[in-house]
Amino acid sequence: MSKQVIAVILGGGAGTRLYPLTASRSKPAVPIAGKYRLVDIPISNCINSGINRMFVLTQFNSASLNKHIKNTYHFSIFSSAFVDILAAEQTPDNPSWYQGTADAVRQSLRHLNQHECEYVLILSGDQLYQMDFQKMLQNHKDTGADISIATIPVVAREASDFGILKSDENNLITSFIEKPKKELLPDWSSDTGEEMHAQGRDYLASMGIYIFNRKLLNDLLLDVYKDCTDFGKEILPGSLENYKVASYQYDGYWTDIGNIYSFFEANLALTDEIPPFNLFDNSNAVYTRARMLPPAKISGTTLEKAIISEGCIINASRIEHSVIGIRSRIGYGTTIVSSYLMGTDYYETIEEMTHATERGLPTLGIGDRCYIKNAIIDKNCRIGNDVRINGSDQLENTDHSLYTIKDGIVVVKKGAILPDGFVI
Ligand code: ADQ
Ligand code: ADP
Repeated sequence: MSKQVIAVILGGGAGTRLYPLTASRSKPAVPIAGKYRLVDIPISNCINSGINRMFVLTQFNSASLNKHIKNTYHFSIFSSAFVDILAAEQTPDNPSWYQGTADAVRQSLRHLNQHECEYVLILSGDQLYQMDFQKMLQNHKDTGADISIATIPVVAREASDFGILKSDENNLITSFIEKPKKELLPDWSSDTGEEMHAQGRDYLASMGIYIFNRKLLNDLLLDVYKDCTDFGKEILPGSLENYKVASYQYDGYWTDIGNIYSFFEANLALTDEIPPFNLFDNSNAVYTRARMLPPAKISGTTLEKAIISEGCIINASRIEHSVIGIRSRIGYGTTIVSSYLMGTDYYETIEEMTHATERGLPTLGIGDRCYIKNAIIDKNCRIGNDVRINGSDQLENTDHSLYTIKDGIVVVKKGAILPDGFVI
């Protein structure tokens, strides 16, 4: 398996859907679930599936992404394993950023082709799921497909956000449309099985996870579709006629986390009693940087459905339905509800805290007597005492220098300083 496949992880376009979390870091480096980063999900899925050669394609190569990959994925010098970041670079024959997913993969071919492999597995960098790619590869071989697309049944409300396809009785794809308009949907429903039909999941969506035979991928990107920039819009629909394209239907948990709302929901869903995404799985670990942090220290806090990461110092009154990231410090009398705090990159010493207070600067973390609801607090924020953040649908979408409001969720920007008594 490991010699047969190379994975290419699409780390994000010029898109701003996760803004402001991506204002100062590349998308794969966005922190999730208290201690991981987005890119850890596809990388862990690959490692757990026995695929250990990966390229991560990103528009810009942030220091945090580099550091994270370098400090996390150490492979033995005796193995061929690697995780390499390929950032869009200007070259004499290509003056611009990656123009789309296919263009990004095209530009990675000269690196990829230096390695031996029969198949290329293409993955999105902004999805939360645990999948055994080995099973998908087996299906690809069994059906003799040229291309395989992982698919999942979705409801009509979601169908317009995805590539929707239809397949025949042998699971070969007969038609594909990228993000169909609502009015076209009636023509695109499929027989997805009784259980899925009962849940209204009648549309077969592409998960944006593809296996290509390596030679074909080269032919398509460098010759047949050399001017096309996108898989979903151009190459996949165009390939159906001339190639065997198989659907590999997946029935586990899978969710897109590419925008603020879905990112927020997926993080908070981890606090469910039995979360759909299982971080507590012996055989499917999610890997991340081993930071050697102390255990969390908590005093006087009522915790209800909370995830508390390592290294936290918490004196809050109540934390409910929230994910608290590494090294978070939360003051006395504070209440946190339905929020994701990303934590901090370092601790302040007592002297630094005293010095900050003397200058009227809030200390790193969350102060005393705050109320924070429906918010994402990015790393290294200084939130003063008596600050009130109350995200809700009543708030209009706005972009302020310290925070952004999107779909009722308040996102406090990385390193923002909210003075005592600040209200959002
Ligand atoms: P989208 O996710 O909307 O749909 P796209 O914007 O092409 O499609 O992004 C796919 C992945 O590639 C994302 O992880 C994105 O961040 C990344 N990406 C986009 N442009 C990139 C670039 N220029 N360089 C590097 N990475 C880039 C796709 C498919 C649909 C399918 C959904 C499933 O097109 O058919 O249903 O994924 O989520
Ligand atoms: P992000 O999490 O936003 O992507 P980085 O990964 O770039 O940010 O930053 C994390 C690293 O930065 C940590 O390992 C930490 O050592 C270091 N760091 C950042 N700011 C400071 C600071 N003010 N003092 C000490 N270390 C810092």
